[in-house]
Amino acid sequence: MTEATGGPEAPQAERSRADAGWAALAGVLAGGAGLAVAELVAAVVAPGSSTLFAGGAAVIDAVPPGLKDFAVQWFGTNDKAVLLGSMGVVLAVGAAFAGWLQLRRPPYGVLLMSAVGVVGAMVAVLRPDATPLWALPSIVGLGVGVLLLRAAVARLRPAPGRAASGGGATSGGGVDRRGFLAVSGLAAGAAVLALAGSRVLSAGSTAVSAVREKLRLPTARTTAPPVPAGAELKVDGITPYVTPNPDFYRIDTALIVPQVNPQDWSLRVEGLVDEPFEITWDELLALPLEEHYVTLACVSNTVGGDLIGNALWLGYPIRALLERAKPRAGADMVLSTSDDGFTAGTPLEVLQDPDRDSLLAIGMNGQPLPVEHGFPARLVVPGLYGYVSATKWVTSLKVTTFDADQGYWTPRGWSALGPIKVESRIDVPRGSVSAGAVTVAGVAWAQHTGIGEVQVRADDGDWVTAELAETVGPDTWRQWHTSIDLTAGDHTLAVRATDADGLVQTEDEAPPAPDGATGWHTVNVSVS
Ligand SMILES: Nc1nc2c(c(=O)[nH]1)N[C@H]1C(S)=C(S)[C@@H](COP(=O)(O)O)O[C@H]1N2
Ligand SMILES: [Mo]
Repeated sequence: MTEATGGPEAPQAERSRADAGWAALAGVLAGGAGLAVAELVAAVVAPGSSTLFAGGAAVIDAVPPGLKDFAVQWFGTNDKAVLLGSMGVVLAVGAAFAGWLQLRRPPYGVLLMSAVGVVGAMVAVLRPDATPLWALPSIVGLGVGVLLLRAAVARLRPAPGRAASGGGATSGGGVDRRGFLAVSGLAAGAAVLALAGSRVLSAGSTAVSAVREKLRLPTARTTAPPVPAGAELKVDGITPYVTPNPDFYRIDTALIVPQVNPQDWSLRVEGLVDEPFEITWDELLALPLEEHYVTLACVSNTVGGDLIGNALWLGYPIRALLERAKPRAGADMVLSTSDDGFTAGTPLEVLQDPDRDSLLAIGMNGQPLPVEHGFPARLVVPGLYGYVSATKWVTSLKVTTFDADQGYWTPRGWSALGPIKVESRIDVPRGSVSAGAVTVAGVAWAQHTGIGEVQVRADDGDWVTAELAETVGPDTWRQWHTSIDLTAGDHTLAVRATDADGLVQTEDEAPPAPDGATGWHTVNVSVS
């Protein structure tokens, strides 16, 4: 064993600087082992209960109201990897500091790491879907971290029995360097083993996907009209009319996809109702189910963006569930809550509308809902952005008022009401084309009202009315195409839609917050 730095002959100041570095490293290793052990325990308790994930979920929920840009970023891009990465950096710096502190001012380093464990446990227990057991991962994990940190750093401090033994291979002025390396190595090994163990255990807990794989959903009592052949234009590069499940956009606040077993699932309908009730999975499957094509859109979608998709949903009308519960006079909102605590506030009137096919959905394009799209049950409401209507992993519907309750995003800078705005997107051409007649095509949507017209123009030229593809109905988007003559050079194509009521898509540009982006989608093409 060679002394890397700070040997017996090294000057005191240099040695102590080197020891501070070693102590910081020990902090990182001990903290890493602690978090890894927390992951391991969480793999047994519940995936969301680990220090890292419970902490991350709390950070997401804590996005301060008014900090709109931040909220937009979260809402739109949902950049969970960035969150976990920055948390990792912050925790590593904190752990290094704890190591240094433990060397210089014991026991404050150990106290700091313990505090992180206690805060982690508290944050986990306060998660909406938590049980008291959720404290365990942070307590056990950071407990292990604290023991390792204490043991490692103690060996960097001169002990009376070892003091100044006089230049042996392991002595650095009374410091047990070999012991320190052994404890640090133990911490590193524990981190790797615990992490590997948690991977193995959570791979075994894909029980819910396995249940989903084996599930056979009942056929619909009321089937959707078939997609007309003319709904799907034969244009290369156009968005398909029905979005395949693997391509369907995903937006939610869940750092870990909630794992809800249908046999443990139920939906409560409660609040301002005369007859609250609870319905189980088997009861739901026995009801007459319906199928409807509905295009779901995210309020965070920017003009020309792709946070939108169309699917065939199988489910039971929310309207019928409300009829059974008998809402009281004065109620005007339904607050739906998911297994992981997300909520959406939907106008009661919309959900009771006999002409609107709002569903408690269990099927998506002929399959049980994919786990990340809300398995086993979610809401789908034609014409409303997802954040005010499309609660995934839904477990309760509370009839209430907009005065008394708010959905998750409302106090975070988003409008309480979220009707989808009329929009259109150019899918082709993108990039460069040859001069002459150029095919321009895309999709347009105004859910529940329907699209009446789509127009395209090049530069400041005249608007050209596009040909609309057929559609199942007003609740889905619609493909469109036309041909425009373009000369060599650079051109800008623009599209605007008009809904079936005659409302023209506005040219005024607005950002997604607070209630949906507006403006015309344009694409630049170079023609040769
Ligand atoms: N439980 C839960 N449901 C949720 C959300 C969420 O964060 N959590 N996000 C909503 C938003 S903002 C949208 S746009 C839709 C997206 O549904 P998808 O991921 O199936 O496309 O889900 C909605 N339902
Ligand atoms: Mo959304």
